[in-house]
Amino acid sequence: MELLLQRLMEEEKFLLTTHRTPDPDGLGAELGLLHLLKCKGKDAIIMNSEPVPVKMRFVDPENLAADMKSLKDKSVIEGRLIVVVDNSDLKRIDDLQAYVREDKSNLVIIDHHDGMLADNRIMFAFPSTGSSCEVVFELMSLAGVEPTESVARSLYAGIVADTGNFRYRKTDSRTHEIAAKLMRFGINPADVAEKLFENSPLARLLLKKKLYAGMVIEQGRLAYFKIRKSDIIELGLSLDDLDGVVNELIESDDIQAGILFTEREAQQTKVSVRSRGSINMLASVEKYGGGGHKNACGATIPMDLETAIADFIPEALRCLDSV
Ligand SMILES: [Mn+2]
Repeated sequence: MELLLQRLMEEEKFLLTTHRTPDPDGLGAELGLLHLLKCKGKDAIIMNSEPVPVKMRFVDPENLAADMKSLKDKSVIEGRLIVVVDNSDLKRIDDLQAYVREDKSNLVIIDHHDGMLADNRIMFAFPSTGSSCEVVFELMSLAGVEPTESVARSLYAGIVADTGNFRYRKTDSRTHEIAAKLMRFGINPADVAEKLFENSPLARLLLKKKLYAGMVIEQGRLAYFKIRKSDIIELGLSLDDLDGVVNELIESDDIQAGILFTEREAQQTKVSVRSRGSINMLASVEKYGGGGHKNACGATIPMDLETAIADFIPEALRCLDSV
Protein backbone atom coordinates (compact mmCIF):
# COMPACT_ATOMS: atom_id res chain seq x y z
CA MET A 1 0.00 0.00 0.00
CA GLU A 2 2.85 2.44 0.88
CA LEU A 3 4.67 1.59 -2.36
CA LEU A 4 1.50 2.11 -4.35
CA LEU A 5 0.87 5.53 -2.83
CA GLN A 6 4.50 6.49 -3.47
CA ARG A 7 4.27 5.37 -7.09
CA LEU A 8 1.10 7.41 -7.66
CA MET A 9 2.52 10.52 -6.02
CA GLU A 10 5.46 10.47 -8.50
CA GLU A 11 3.08 11.41 -11.33
CA GLU A 12 0.95 14.47 -12.11
CA LYS A 13 -1.50 13.35 -14.79
CA PHE A 14 -3.66 10.25 -14.55
CA LEU A 15 -6.16 8.26 -16.54
CA LEU A 16 -8.14 5.82 -14.42
CA THR A 17 -9.83 2.87 -16.02
CA THR A 18 -11.28 -0.56 -15.25
CA HIS A 19 -12.51 -3.54 -17.25
CA ARG A 20 -15.11 -3.41 -20.01
CA THR A 21 -18.73 -3.41 -18.76
CA PRO A 22 -17.75 -1.45 -15.64
CA ASP A 23 -19.19 -2.93 -12.44
CA PRO A 24 -19.82 -1.26 -9.06
CA ASP A 25 -16.44 -2.33 -7.66
CA GLY A 26 -14.48 -1.06 -10.65
CA LEU A 27 -16.46 2.19 -10.76
CA GLY A 28 -16.34 2.77 -7.00
CA ALA A 29 -12.57 2.20 -7.00
CA GLU A 30 -12.14 4.65 -9.90
CA LEU A 31 -14.24 7.31 -8.17
CA GLY A 32 -12.40 6.87 -4.87
CA LEU A 33 -9.05 7.10 -6.57
CA LEU A 34 -10.16 10.13 -8.61
CA HIS A 35 -11.14 11.89 -5.39
CA LEU A 36 -7.86 10.96 -3.69
CA LEU A 37 -5.73 12.20 -6.59
CA LYS A 38 -7.69 15.46 -6.93
CA CYS A 39 -7.32 16.08 -3.19
CA LYS A 40 -3.56 15.73 -3.74
CA GLY A 41 -3.67 18.38 -6.45
CA LYS A 42 -3.29 15.94 -9.35
CA ASP A 43 -4.90 16.07 -12.79
CA ALA A 44 -6.98 12.91 -13.10
CA ILE A 45 -9.77 11.64 -15.34
CA ILE A 46 -11.75 8.42 -15.58
CA MET A 47 -11.87 6.88 -19.03
CA ASN A 48 -13.44 3.46 -19.56
CA SER A 49 -13.64 1.55 -22.80
CA GLU A 50 -17.43 1.41 -22.50
CA PRO A 51 -20.14 3.61 -20.97
CA VAL A 52 -21.46 2.78 -17.51
CA PRO A 53 -24.32 0.25 -17.89
CA VAL A 54 -27.69 1.88 -17.15
CA LYS A 55 -28.36 -0.10 -13.98
CA MET A 56 -24.91 0.81 -12.59
CA ARG A 57 -25.32 4.56 -13.11
CA PHE A 58 -26.33 5.10 -9.49
CA VAL A 59 -22.73 4.31 -8.52
CA ASP A 60 -21.56 7.35 -10.54
CA PRO A 61 -24.34 9.92 -10.01
CA GLU A 62 -22.15 12.82 -11.12
CA ASN A 63 -21.27 11.09 -14.42
CA LEU A 64 -17.55 11.36 -13.79
CA ALA A 65 -16.73 8.21 -15.75
CA ALA A 66 -16.13 9.09 -19.39
CA ASP A 67 -15.81 6.44 -22.06
CA MET A 68 -13.81 5.86 -25.23
CA LYS A 69 -16.96 5.25 -27.28
CA SER A 70 -18.16 8.83 -26.83
CA LEU A 71 -14.75 10.51 -26.66
CA LYS A 72 -14.17 12.86 -29.59
CA ASP A 73 -10.77 14.34 -28.75
CA LYS A 74 -8.44 11.41 -28.07
CA SER A 75 -5.57 13.79 -27.25
CA VAL A 76 -6.80 14.05 -23.63
CA ILE A 77 -5.45 10.53 -23.13
CA GLU A 78 -1.85 11.39 -24.02
CA GLY A 79 0.81 11.89 -21.37
CA ARG A 80 -1.11 10.33 -18.51
CA LEU A 81 -0.24 7.47 -16.19
CA ILE A 82 -2.81 4.78 -16.99
CA VAL A 83 -4.12 3.27 -13.77
CA VAL A 84 -6.18 0.12 -14.26
CA VAL A 85 -8.27 -0.86 -11.26
CA ASP A 86 -10.14 -4.11 -10.57
CA ASN A 87 -8.64 -5.73 -13.65
CA SER A 88 -5.21 -7.00 -14.61
CA ASP A 89 -6.11 -8.28 -18.07
CA LEU A 90 -5.16 -5.57 -20.55
CA LYS A 91 -7.34 -7.14 -23.26
CA ARG A 92 -10.29 -6.00 -21.14
CA ILE A 93 -9.38 -2.29 -21.45
CA ASP A 94 -9.96 -2.61 -25.21
CA ASP A 95 -8.88 0.47 -27.22
CA LEU A 96 -6.94 1.94 -24.31
CA GLN A 97 -4.35 -0.82 -24.73
CA ALA A 98 -2.93 1.18 -27.64
CA TYR A 99 -1.89 3.95 -25.22
CA VAL A 100 0.12 1.67 -22.92
CA ARG A 101 3.83 1.95 -23.74
CA GLU A 102 5.63 -1.22 -24.74
CA ASP A 103 7.77 -1.15 -21.57
CA LYS A 104 4.59 -0.43 -19.55
CA SER A 105 6.30 2.54 -17.90
CA ASN A 106 3.04 4.53 -18.04
CA LEU A 107 0.97 1.76 -16.48
CA VAL A 108 -0.10 0.86 -12.95
CA ILE A 109 -2.44 -2.04 -12.20
CA ILE A 110 -4.30 -2.27 -8.89
CA ASP A 111 -6.29 -5.46 -8.47
CA HIS A 112 -7.62 -7.85 -5.84
CA HIS A 113 -8.13 -10.96 -7.97
CA ASP A 114 -6.11 -14.13 -7.42
CA GLY A 115 -3.08 -15.26 -9.32
CA MET A 116 -1.33 -12.00 -10.18
CA LEU A 117 2.42 -11.54 -10.03
CA ALA A 118 2.98 -8.31 -8.13
CA ASP A 119 6.13 -6.29 -8.82
CA ASN A 120 5.06 -3.19 -6.83
CA ARG A 121 6.01 -0.94 -9.72
CA ILE A 122 3.45 -1.79 -12.38
CA MET A 123 1.41 -4.53 -10.74
CA PHE A 124 0.04 -3.97 -7.25
CA ALA A 125 -1.87 -7.01 -6.02
CA PHE A 126 -4.18 -7.36 -3.03
CA PRO A 127 -5.47 -10.92 -3.47
CA SER A 128 -6.68 -11.31 0.11
CA THR A 129 -9.00 -8.30 -0.18
CA GLY A 130 -12.62 -8.81 -1.19
CA SER A 131 -12.97 -5.73 -3.37
CA SER A 132 -10.98 -3.04 -5.13
CA CYS A 133 -13.02 -0.47 -3.21
CA GLU A 134 -11.54 -1.71 0.08
CA VAL A 135 -8.05 -1.33 -1.41
CA VAL A 136 -8.85 2.23 -2.48
CA PHE A 137 -10.35 3.08 0.90
CA GLU A 138 -7.15 1.87 2.63
CA LEU A 139 -5.12 3.94 0.20
CA MET A 140 -7.22 7.01 0.99
CA SER A 141 -6.73 6.43 4.71
CA LEU A 142 -2.99 6.14 4.21
CA ALA A 143 -2.99 9.37 2.20
CA GLY A 144 -5.08 11.13 4.86
CA VAL A 145 -7.97 11.78 2.47
CA GLU A 146 -11.61 11.56 3.63
CA PRO A 147 -14.27 10.53 1.12
CA THR A 148 -17.20 12.78 0.30
CA GLU A 149 -20.67 11.37 0.89
CA SER A 150 -20.97 10.51 -2.79
CA VAL A 151 -17.55 8.80 -2.91
CA ALA A 152 -18.38 6.89 0.28
CA ARG A 153 -21.61 5.61 -1.30
CA SER A 154 -19.78 4.47 -4.45
CA LEU A 155 -17.12 2.65 -2.41
CA TYR A 156 -19.77 1.06 -0.21
CA ALA A 157 -21.71 -0.13 -3.28
CA GLY A 158 -18.54 -1.69 -4.71
CA ILE A 159 -17.82 -3.53 -1.47
CA VAL A 160 -21.37 -4.85 -1.15
CA ALA A 161 -21.38 -5.99 -4.79
CA ASP A 162 -18.00 -7.71 -4.76
CA THR A 163 -18.40 -9.41 -1.41
CA GLY A 164 -21.87 -10.67 -2.41
CA ASN A 165 -23.43 -8.67 0.39
CA PHE A 166 -20.62 -9.58 2.83
CA ARG A 167 -20.94 -13.28 2.08
CA TYR A 168 -17.95 -14.31 0.00
CA ARG A 169 -14.78 -15.88 1.35
CA LYS A 170 -12.61 -12.76 1.33
CA THR A 171 -15.02 -10.88 3.60
CA ASP A 172 -13.18 -10.25 6.87
CA SER A 173 -13.28 -7.99 9.90
CA ARG A 174 -11.54 -5.26 7.92
CA THR A 175 -14.29 -5.38 5.29
CA HIS A 176 -16.87 -4.70 7.99
CA GLU A 177 -14.76 -1.99 9.60
CA ILE A 178 -14.44 -0.17 6.29
CA ALA A 179 -18.17 -0.57 5.59
CA ALA A 180 -18.93 0.86 9.05
CA LYS A 181 -16.65 3.84 8.44
CA LEU A 182 -18.29 4.50 5.07
CA MET A 183 -21.78 4.27 6.57
CA ARG A 184 -20.97 7.21 8.83
CA PHE A 185 -21.03 9.42 5.72
CA GLY A 186 -24.79 8.99 5.60
CA ILE A 187 -25.22 5.87 3.53
CA ASN A 188 -28.43 3.88 3.66
CA PRO A 189 -27.49 0.19 3.19
CA ALA A 190 -31.03 -0.85 2.34
CA ASP A 191 -31.13 1.72 -0.44
CA VAL A 192 -27.80 0.57 -1.89
CA ALA A 193 -28.78 -3.12 -1.67
CA GLU A 194 -32.07 -2.41 -3.40
CA LYS A 195 -30.31 -0.65 -6.27
CA LEU A 196 -27.77 -3.47 -6.58
CA PHE A 197 -29.91 -6.54 -6.16
CA GLU A 198 -33.51 -5.61 -6.81
CA ASN A 199 -33.20 -3.71 -10.03
CA SER A 200 -33.70 -6.39 -12.64
CA PRO A 201 -36.30 -6.09 -15.41
CA LEU A 202 -39.30 -8.39 -15.83
CA ALA A 203 -37.49 -9.94 -18.80
CA ARG A 204 -34.88 -11.36 -16.42
CA LEU A 205 -37.60 -13.05 -14.42
CA LEU A 206 -38.91 -14.55 -17.67
CA LEU A 207 -35.39 -15.66 -18.53
CA LYS A 208 -35.18 -17.43 -15.18
CA LYS A 209 -38.51 -19.09 -15.83
CA LYS A 210 -36.99 -20.50 -19.01
CA LEU A 211 -33.81 -21.59 -17.23
CA TYR A 212 -35.65 -23.36 -14.43
CA ALA A 213 -38.05 -25.04 -16.85
CA GLY A 214 -35.05 -26.63 -18.56
CA MET A 215 -33.00 -27.31 -15.44
CA VAL A 216 -31.45 -30.77 -15.22
CA ILE A 217 -30.17 -32.48 -12.07
CA GLU A 218 -27.60 -35.27 -12.50
CA GLN A 219 -27.11 -37.90 -9.79
CA GLY A 220 -28.78 -35.59 -7.28
CA ARG A 221 -25.55 -33.60 -6.91
CA LEU A 222 -24.96 -31.62 -10.08
CA ALA A 223 -27.44 -29.19 -11.60
CA TYR A 224 -27.32 -27.29 -14.83
CA PHE A 225 -29.12 -24.63 -16.82
CA LYS A 226 -28.91 -24.16 -20.56
CA ILE A 227 -29.94 -21.20 -22.64
CA ARG A 228 -30.02 -20.49 -26.36
CA LYS A 229 -28.86 -17.27 -27.92
CA SER A 230 -32.29 -16.80 -29.55
CA ASP A 231 -34.02 -16.97 -26.12
CA ILE A 232 -31.86 -14.17 -24.78
CA ILE A 233 -32.45 -12.03 -27.87
CA GLU A 234 -36.21 -12.68 -27.87
CA LEU A 235 -36.46 -11.34 -24.31
CA GLY A 236 -34.50 -8.24 -25.30
CA LEU A 237 -31.71 -9.18 -22.89
CA SER A 238 -27.97 -9.45 -23.23
CA LEU A 239 -25.45 -11.98 -21.94
CA ASP A 240 -24.77 -9.68 -18.96
CA ASP A 241 -28.29 -10.40 -17.74
CA LEU A 242 -27.23 -13.97 -17.03
CA ASP A 243 -24.74 -12.71 -14.43
CA GLY A 244 -25.03 -14.50 -11.13
CA VAL A 245 -27.84 -16.82 -12.17
CA VAL A 246 -25.61 -19.93 -12.06
CA ASN A 247 -24.94 -19.25 -8.37
CA GLU A 248 -28.58 -20.04 -7.61
CA LEU A 249 -27.96 -23.71 -8.43
CA ILE A 250 -25.58 -24.18 -5.52
CA GLU A 251 -27.95 -22.54 -3.06
CA SER A 252 -29.22 -26.09 -2.54
CA ASP A 253 -27.14 -27.94 0.00
CA ASP A 254 -27.30 -31.17 -2.01
CA ILE A 255 -25.97 -29.65 -5.20
CA GLN A 256 -22.17 -29.78 -5.23
CA ALA A 257 -21.71 -28.03 -8.55
CA GLY A 258 -23.86 -25.82 -10.74
CA ILE A 259 -23.31 -25.18 -14.41
CA LEU A 260 -24.71 -22.71 -16.93
CA PHE A 261 -24.38 -23.58 -20.62
CA THR A 262 -24.88 -20.55 -22.85
CA GLU A 263 -25.10 -20.84 -26.60
CA ARG A 264 -22.96 -18.00 -27.95
CA GLU A 265 -22.91 -19.04 -31.59
CA ALA A 266 -24.07 -22.18 -33.43
CA GLN A 267 -20.75 -23.88 -32.68
CA GLN A 268 -19.71 -22.01 -29.57
CA THR A 269 -20.97 -22.77 -26.07
CA LYS A 270 -19.90 -20.92 -22.95
CA VAL A 271 -19.71 -23.02 -19.77
CA SER A 272 -19.78 -21.36 -16.33
CA VAL A 273 -19.19 -23.61 -13.33
CA ARG A 274 -19.77 -22.85 -9.64
CA SER A 275 -19.09 -24.96 -6.56
CA ARG A 276 -18.62 -24.47 -2.84
CA GLY A 277 -15.75 -24.91 -0.39
CA SER A 278 -13.39 -27.79 -1.10
CA ILE A 279 -15.07 -28.87 -4.34
CA ASN A 280 -12.53 -28.00 -6.99
CA MET A 281 -14.02 -27.86 -10.50
CA LEU A 282 -11.05 -26.32 -12.27
CA ALA A 283 -9.94 -29.60 -13.89
CA SER A 284 -13.30 -29.88 -15.67
CA VAL A 285 -12.74 -26.69 -17.69
CA GLU A 286 -8.99 -26.98 -18.19
CA LYS A 287 -9.47 -29.70 -20.80
CA TYR A 288 -11.22 -27.02 -22.92
CA GLY A 289 -8.58 -24.36 -22.35
CA GLY A 290 -10.71 -22.61 -19.73
CA GLY A 291 -9.70 -21.22 -16.37
CA GLY A 292 -10.74 -19.35 -13.25
CA HIS A 293 -10.50 -20.68 -9.73
CA LYS A 294 -11.66 -23.83 -7.96
CA ASN A 295 -15.15 -22.60 -7.05
CA ALA A 296 -15.82 -20.41 -10.10
CA CYS A 297 -14.45 -21.30 -13.48
CA GLY A 298 -15.45 -21.47 -17.10
CA ALA A 299 -14.54 -22.24 -20.67
CA THR A 300 -15.76 -21.74 -24.20
CA ILE A 301 -16.36 -25.03 -25.99
CA PRO A 302 -16.34 -25.04 -29.80
CA MET A 303 -19.44 -27.22 -30.07
CA ASP A 304 -23.18 -26.68 -30.39
CA LEU A 305 -25.15 -26.44 -27.15
CA GLU A 306 -26.36 -30.05 -26.85
CA THR A 307 -23.04 -31.61 -27.91
CA ALA A 308 -21.17 -29.39 -25.46
CA ILE A 309 -23.48 -30.49 -22.64
CA ALA A 310 -23.06 -34.17 -23.51
CA ASP A 311 -19.30 -33.72 -23.64
CA PHE A 312 -18.92 -31.64 -20.50
CA ILE A 313 -21.22 -33.32 -17.95
CA PRO A 314 -19.07 -36.49 -17.64
CA GLU A 315 -16.01 -34.26 -17.06
CA ALA A 316 -17.84 -32.39 -14.32
CA LEU A 317 -19.01 -35.61 -12.66
CA ARG A 318 -15.45 -36.96 -12.77
CA CYS A 319 -14.36 -33.84 -10.89
CA LEU A 320 -16.98 -34.49 -8.21
CA ASP A 321 -15.85 -38.14 -7.94
CA SER A 322 -12.31 -37.05 -7.18
CA VAL A 323 -13.35 -34.89 -4.20
MN1 LIG B 1 -13.67 -6.35 -7.95
